[in-house]
Amino acid sequence: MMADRVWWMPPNGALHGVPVDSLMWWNLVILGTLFLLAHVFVLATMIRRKGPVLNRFGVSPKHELVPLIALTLIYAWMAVSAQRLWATIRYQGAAPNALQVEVTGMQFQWYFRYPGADNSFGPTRPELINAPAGNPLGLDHTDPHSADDIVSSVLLLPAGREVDLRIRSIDVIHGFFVPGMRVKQNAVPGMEMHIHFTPTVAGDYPILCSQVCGLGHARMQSHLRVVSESEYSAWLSSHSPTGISGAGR
Ligand SMILES: [Cu+2]
Repeated sequence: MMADRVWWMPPNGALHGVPVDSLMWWNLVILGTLFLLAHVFVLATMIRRKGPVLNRFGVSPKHELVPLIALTLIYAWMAVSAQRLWATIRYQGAAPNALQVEVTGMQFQWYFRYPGADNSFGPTRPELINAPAGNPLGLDHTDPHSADDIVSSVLLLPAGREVDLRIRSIDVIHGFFVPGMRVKQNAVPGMEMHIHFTPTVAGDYPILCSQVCGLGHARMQSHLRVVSESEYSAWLSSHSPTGISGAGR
Protein backbone atom coordinates (compact mmCIF):
# COMPACT_ATOMS: atom_id res chain seq x y z
CA MET A 1 0.00 0.00 0.00
CA MET A 2 2.83 2.35 0.90
CA ALA A 3 4.50 1.75 -2.46
CA ASP A 4 1.29 2.80 -4.21
CA ARG A 5 1.42 6.18 -2.50
CA VAL A 6 5.13 6.79 -2.86
CA TRP A 7 5.68 5.65 -6.42
CA TRP A 8 4.00 6.95 -9.53
CA MET A 9 2.30 3.74 -10.67
CA PRO A 10 -1.44 3.81 -9.96
CA PRO A 11 -2.82 0.70 -8.21
CA ASN A 12 -3.41 -2.09 -10.73
CA GLY A 13 -6.91 -3.53 -11.10
CA ALA A 14 -6.54 -5.84 -14.12
CA LEU A 15 -5.49 -9.44 -14.57
CA HIS A 16 -2.78 -8.72 -17.16
CA GLY A 17 -1.53 -5.78 -15.06
CA VAL A 18 0.37 -8.10 -12.69
CA PRO A 19 2.93 -9.37 -15.26
CA VAL A 20 3.07 -5.90 -16.89
CA ASP A 21 3.99 -4.27 -13.57
CA SER A 22 6.44 -7.05 -12.78
CA LEU A 23 8.23 -6.58 -16.12
CA MET A 24 8.28 -2.82 -15.60
CA TRP A 25 9.93 -3.23 -12.18
CA TRP A 26 12.52 -5.70 -13.50
CA ASN A 27 13.38 -3.24 -16.28
CA LEU A 28 13.76 -0.39 -13.79
CA VAL A 29 15.90 -2.48 -11.42
CA ILE A 30 18.18 -3.80 -14.20
CA LEU A 31 18.60 -0.46 -15.98
CA GLY A 32 19.03 1.40 -12.66
CA THR A 33 21.74 -1.05 -11.57
CA LEU A 34 23.55 -0.80 -14.91
CA PHE A 35 23.35 2.99 -14.74
CA LEU A 36 24.97 2.99 -11.30
CA LEU A 37 27.61 0.42 -12.28
CA ALA A 38 28.58 2.48 -15.34
CA HIS A 39 29.15 5.56 -13.15
CA VAL A 40 31.12 3.60 -10.58
CA PHE A 41 33.28 2.18 -13.40
CA VAL A 42 33.93 5.65 -14.87
CA LEU A 43 34.81 7.10 -11.46
CA ALA A 44 37.09 4.17 -10.62
CA THR A 45 38.96 4.55 -13.93
CA MET A 46 39.38 8.27 -13.35
CA ILE A 47 40.73 7.77 -9.82
CA ARG A 48 43.03 4.86 -10.64
CA ARG A 49 46.38 6.11 -11.95
CA LYS A 50 47.91 3.04 -13.52
CA GLY A 51 45.58 0.93 -15.56
CA PRO A 52 45.96 -2.08 -17.80
CA VAL A 53 46.91 -1.74 -21.47
CA LEU A 54 43.86 -0.50 -23.34
CA ASN A 55 42.84 -1.32 -26.88
CA ARG A 56 41.65 1.30 -29.38
CA PHE A 57 38.17 1.31 -27.78
CA GLY A 58 39.65 2.31 -24.41
CA VAL A 59 38.82 -1.06 -22.81
CA SER A 60 41.08 -3.75 -21.48
CA PRO A 61 40.88 -6.64 -23.99
CA LYS A 62 40.73 -9.30 -21.30
CA HIS A 63 37.99 -7.52 -19.39
CA GLU A 64 35.63 -6.61 -22.19
CA LEU A 65 34.32 -10.03 -23.19
CA VAL A 66 32.55 -10.99 -19.95
CA PRO A 67 30.57 -7.72 -19.53
CA LEU A 68 29.77 -7.75 -23.24
CA ILE A 69 28.26 -11.25 -23.07
CA ALA A 70 26.45 -10.46 -19.80
CA LEU A 71 24.91 -7.27 -21.22
CA THR A 72 23.88 -9.03 -24.43
CA LEU A 73 22.12 -11.76 -22.42
CA ILE A 74 20.39 -9.24 -20.14
CA TYR A 75 19.13 -7.08 -23.02
CA ALA A 76 18.04 -10.16 -24.99
CA TRP A 77 16.06 -11.41 -21.95
CA MET A 78 14.42 -7.99 -21.52
CA ALA A 79 13.47 -7.80 -25.21
CA VAL A 80 12.16 -11.37 -25.46
CA SER A 81 10.12 -11.26 -22.24
CA ALA A 82 8.59 -7.89 -23.20
CA GLN A 83 7.71 -9.19 -26.67
CA ARG A 84 6.17 -12.38 -25.28
CA LEU A 85 4.08 -10.47 -22.76
CA TRP A 86 2.91 -7.99 -25.42
CA ALA A 87 2.00 -10.87 -27.74
CA THR A 88 -0.03 -12.57 -25.00
CA ILE A 89 -1.94 -9.40 -24.21
CA ARG A 90 -2.41 -7.83 -27.63
CA TYR A 91 -1.92 -10.43 -30.41
CA GLN A 92 -4.56 -12.81 -29.09
CA GLY A 93 -8.21 -11.87 -29.42
CA ALA A 94 -10.72 -11.89 -26.60
CA ALA A 95 -12.58 -15.07 -25.66
CA PRO A 96 -15.79 -15.51 -27.69
CA ASN A 97 -17.95 -15.10 -24.59
CA ALA A 98 -16.25 -11.84 -23.50
CA LEU A 99 -18.48 -8.92 -22.66
CA GLN A 100 -18.88 -6.61 -25.67
CA VAL A 101 -18.72 -2.84 -25.13
CA GLU A 102 -18.18 -0.12 -27.70
CA VAL A 103 -16.09 2.94 -26.80
CA THR A 104 -16.51 6.12 -28.85
CA GLY A 105 -14.26 9.14 -28.51
CA MET A 106 -15.33 12.55 -29.68
CA GLN A 107 -14.27 16.10 -28.87
CA PHE A 108 -14.27 16.06 -25.82
CA GLN A 109 -16.11 13.12 -24.35
CA TRP A 110 -16.07 9.33 -24.14
CA TYR A 111 -19.27 7.34 -24.72
CA PHE A 112 -19.79 3.67 -23.94
CA ARG A 113 -22.39 1.52 -25.65
CA TYR A 114 -23.70 -1.86 -24.51
CA PRO A 115 -25.46 -4.05 -27.08
CA GLY A 116 -28.48 -4.79 -24.85
CA ALA A 117 -30.49 -7.98 -24.58
CA ASP A 118 -30.07 -9.00 -28.24
CA ASN A 119 -26.25 -8.90 -27.81
CA SER A 120 -25.92 -6.98 -31.06
CA PHE A 121 -24.95 -3.37 -31.67
CA GLY A 122 -27.45 -1.51 -33.81
CA PRO A 123 -26.38 0.65 -36.76
CA THR A 124 -25.30 4.26 -36.29
CA ARG A 125 -25.64 7.04 -38.83
CA PRO A 126 -23.64 10.30 -38.74
CA GLU A 127 -26.64 12.38 -39.83
CA LEU A 128 -28.54 11.22 -36.73
CA ILE A 129 -25.87 12.43 -34.28
CA ASN A 130 -27.57 14.86 -31.91
CA ALA A 131 -26.03 15.07 -28.45
CA PRO A 132 -28.50 17.64 -26.99
CA ALA A 133 -31.37 15.34 -28.02
CA GLY A 134 -29.70 12.42 -26.23
CA ASN A 135 -28.30 10.65 -29.29
CA PRO A 136 -24.55 11.49 -29.34
CA LEU A 137 -23.65 8.37 -31.34
CA GLY A 138 -26.30 8.73 -34.05
CA LEU A 139 -28.19 5.54 -33.18
CA ASP A 140 -30.91 4.59 -35.65
CA HIS A 141 -33.76 3.98 -33.22
CA THR A 142 -35.99 2.58 -35.97
CA ASP A 143 -33.69 -0.46 -36.18
CA PRO A 144 -34.62 -3.22 -33.68
CA HIS A 145 -30.93 -3.90 -32.92
CA SER A 146 -30.47 -0.27 -31.83
CA ALA A 147 -33.65 -0.16 -29.77
CA ASP A 148 -32.15 -1.97 -26.77
CA ASP A 149 -28.62 -0.49 -26.96
CA ILE A 150 -27.54 1.31 -23.79
CA VAL A 151 -25.35 4.42 -24.11
CA SER A 152 -23.50 5.64 -21.03
CA SER A 153 -20.98 8.38 -20.24
CA VAL A 154 -19.40 6.09 -17.64
CA LEU A 155 -17.91 2.64 -18.26
CA LEU A 156 -19.34 0.11 -15.83
CA LEU A 157 -17.85 -3.41 -15.83
CA PRO A 158 -18.23 -6.51 -13.67
CA ALA A 159 -15.11 -7.74 -11.86
CA GLY A 160 -13.69 -11.08 -12.96
CA ARG A 161 -15.15 -11.06 -16.45
CA GLU A 162 -13.22 -10.41 -19.65
CA VAL A 163 -14.33 -7.41 -21.68
CA ASP A 164 -13.75 -6.88 -25.39
CA LEU A 165 -13.76 -3.16 -26.14
CA ARG A 166 -14.27 -1.96 -29.71
CA ILE A 167 -12.76 1.50 -29.81
CA ARG A 168 -13.66 4.12 -32.38
CA SER A 169 -13.64 7.87 -32.91
CA ILE A 170 -16.07 10.04 -34.77
CA ASP A 171 -13.87 13.11 -35.29
CA VAL A 172 -10.09 13.13 -34.63
CA ILE A 173 -7.56 10.69 -33.15
CA HIS A 174 -8.11 10.19 -29.43
CA GLY A 175 -6.24 7.96 -26.99
CA PHE A 176 -8.28 5.66 -24.77
CA PHE A 177 -6.17 5.37 -21.63
CA VAL A 178 -7.07 3.61 -18.38
CA PRO A 179 -3.89 3.67 -16.24
CA GLY A 180 -5.45 1.52 -13.50
CA MET A 181 -6.18 -1.22 -16.06
CA ARG A 182 -2.79 -0.88 -17.80
CA VAL A 183 -4.70 -0.26 -21.03
CA LYS A 184 -3.98 2.29 -23.76
CA GLN A 185 -5.22 2.29 -27.35
CA ASN A 186 -5.67 5.03 -29.93
CA ALA A 187 -9.17 5.69 -31.26
CA VAL A 188 -8.81 6.39 -34.98
CA PRO A 189 -11.63 7.73 -37.20
CA GLY A 190 -12.79 5.12 -39.73
CA MET A 191 -11.23 2.21 -37.83
CA GLU A 192 -12.48 -0.14 -35.14
CA MET A 193 -9.71 -1.13 -32.75
CA HIS A 194 -10.14 -3.95 -30.25
CA ILE A 195 -8.59 -4.23 -26.83
CA HIS A 196 -9.47 -6.79 -24.18
CA PHE A 197 -8.75 -7.19 -20.47
CA THR A 198 -10.23 -8.61 -17.28
CA PRO A 199 -10.86 -6.18 -14.42
CA THR A 200 -10.24 -7.92 -11.09
CA VAL A 201 -10.46 -5.29 -8.36
CA ALA A 202 -13.70 -3.36 -7.76
CA GLY A 203 -13.38 0.41 -7.61
CA ASP A 204 -13.25 3.60 -9.63
CA TYR A 205 -10.54 4.14 -12.24
CA PRO A 206 -9.96 7.33 -14.25
CA ILE A 207 -10.28 7.16 -18.05
CA LEU A 208 -8.19 9.75 -19.88
CA CYS A 209 -7.45 10.82 -23.45
CA SER A 210 -3.76 10.36 -24.24
CA GLN A 211 -3.75 12.23 -27.58
CA VAL A 212 -3.86 16.03 -27.74
CA CYS A 213 -7.15 16.14 -29.60
CA GLY A 214 -8.09 19.82 -29.42
CA LEU A 215 -8.68 22.71 -27.04
CA GLY A 216 -10.83 20.65 -24.65
CA HIS A 217 -8.38 17.71 -24.54
CA ALA A 218 -7.51 18.24 -20.87
CA ARG A 219 -11.11 17.83 -19.76
CA MET A 220 -11.76 14.74 -21.91
CA GLN A 221 -12.12 12.40 -18.96
CA SER A 222 -14.48 9.74 -17.78
CA HIS A 223 -14.25 6.92 -15.32
CA LEU A 224 -14.47 3.17 -15.17
CA ARG A 225 -16.44 1.62 -12.32
CA VAL A 226 -15.65 -2.02 -11.63
CA VAL A 227 -18.50 -3.60 -9.66
CA SER A 228 -19.77 -7.04 -8.69
CA GLU A 229 -21.64 -9.17 -11.24
CA SER A 230 -24.97 -8.64 -9.42
CA GLU A 231 -24.47 -4.86 -9.28
CA TYR A 232 -23.65 -4.90 -12.98
CA SER A 233 -26.81 -6.86 -13.88
CA ALA A 234 -28.91 -4.49 -11.73
CA TRP A 235 -27.36 -1.46 -13.45
CA LEU A 236 -28.00 -2.93 -16.91
CA SER A 237 -31.64 -3.73 -16.21
CA SER A 238 -32.32 -0.38 -14.52
CA HIS A 239 -31.17 1.65 -17.50
CA SER A 240 -33.49 2.63 -20.23
CA PRO A 241 -32.63 1.18 -23.63
CA THR A 242 -32.36 4.63 -25.18
CA GLY A 243 -30.75 7.89 -24.17
CA ILE A 244 -27.67 8.49 -22.04
CA SER A 245 -27.25 7.11 -18.57
CA GLY A 246 -24.78 8.54 -16.08
CA ALA A 247 -24.24 5.40 -13.95
CA GLY A 248 -25.34 7.07 -10.74
CA ARG A 249 -23.74 10.40 -11.50
CU1 LIG B 1 -9.39 13.19 -27.05
